[in-house]
Parts: sequence; structure tokens; C-alpha cells
Amino acid sequence: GLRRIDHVGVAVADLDVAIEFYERVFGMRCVHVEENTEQGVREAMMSVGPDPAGGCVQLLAPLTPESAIAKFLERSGPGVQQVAYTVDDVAATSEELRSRGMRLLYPSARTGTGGSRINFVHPKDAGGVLVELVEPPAPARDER
Ligand code: V0V
Repeated sequence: GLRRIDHVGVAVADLDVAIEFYERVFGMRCVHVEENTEQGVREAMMSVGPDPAGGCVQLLAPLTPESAIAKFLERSGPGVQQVAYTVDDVAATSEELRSRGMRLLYPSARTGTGGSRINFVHPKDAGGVLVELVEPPAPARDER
């Protein structure tokens, strides 16, 4: 099942400009920057409070014009693109959600930020919200 909010993903045109904005205006701290070619993004994890496990904003900038983020920016402009939940077992939670009629975007999990394993529920099945499932890399970020 779902454990907590892992991050809220925000589509931005320019990653460095967005990082500076979130630091200066909201006082968030950039804890990780990564390029994920499979997902077509350059992304930054912004810790909301002192502990990133308390929840992050993930800034997402497109790497290519065909990427999901480029398409989103074109259609909707910058803004919230996804809500991501931490799960213990992405395969098991994906299967559970499939059994409840949700379309998962991938047959099996792909690689996300920091070596996590990720899958997504199609936004048309989840009330217009792109839902991401995140299984943190071992050792789990959250061992409670
Ligand atoms: C599209 N739609 C959305 C949406 N994207 N609604 C809410 N939130 C979004 N983000 C709506 C769109 O307005 C259309 O509605 C309809 O869905 C189109 O569906 P489609 O033609 O099936 O799909 P596309 O081509 O618009 O693509 C949407 C999906 C795509 C979600 C399938 O963005 C995707 O594959 N996303 C998963 C990968 C991803 O987002 N990667 C970037 C983050 P109408 O007009 O029909 O009503 S990478 C990441 O999060 C990482 C690395 C990490 O967390 O670690």
C-alpha cells in the first residue's frame, strides 16, 4: 500500500531558474539533481523541510521536445504534473491497483530518481492526476 507523499512533481521550462526560485522564495533546499534519459527529464529534488523524508517537490525540466514533460508544458504550461507516493513494493502495489481497474503505464517498474523503482497510474483513471508509485532504493529511505 501507500506510505506517504514522496514528492509532488512540477513541470518547469528551466531547471536552474526553478531551483533558484524555490530556494529564494520558499526556502527549500536542493538535495539531489539527476538526468534521467529514459524519462526525458533533468530533475531536482527540493526538500520542503530539513528532512527530505518529510516530503519533496520534484522540479522536472524536459530533455527533449518529445518527452512527457515537454508535451505537458506545451499543453498545460508550467505547474503540477504528478503526485508521487512512497510504497514498499512497487510491483505489489501496481498489481493491487490493476486489480482495482487502474491502468499502470508500464508492465513492470522502471528506474526513477536516485535508483528508485517507479510506475505510474494513467491520469485518466485517477481523476485527472498522474499518480506515481516510488519504491526507494534499498536500504529503504523509510524503515519505520
Ligand atoms: C496528460 N494528461 C494529464 C497529464 N498528462 N492529466 C493530468 N496530469 C498529467 N501529467 C491528460 C491530457 O490532458 C489528456 O487529456 C490525456 O491525459 C492524454 O492522455 P494520452 O494521450 O494517453 O497521453 P499523453 O501523450 O498526453 O501522455 C500522458 C502520460 C505521459 C501520462 C501517458 O505523460 C507519461 O507517460 N507519463 C509518465 C512518465 C512521466 O511523466 N515522466 C516524467 C517524470 P484529454 O485532453 O484527453 O482530456 S519522470 C519522474 O517522475 C522521475 C524520474 C521520478 O519521479 O523519479
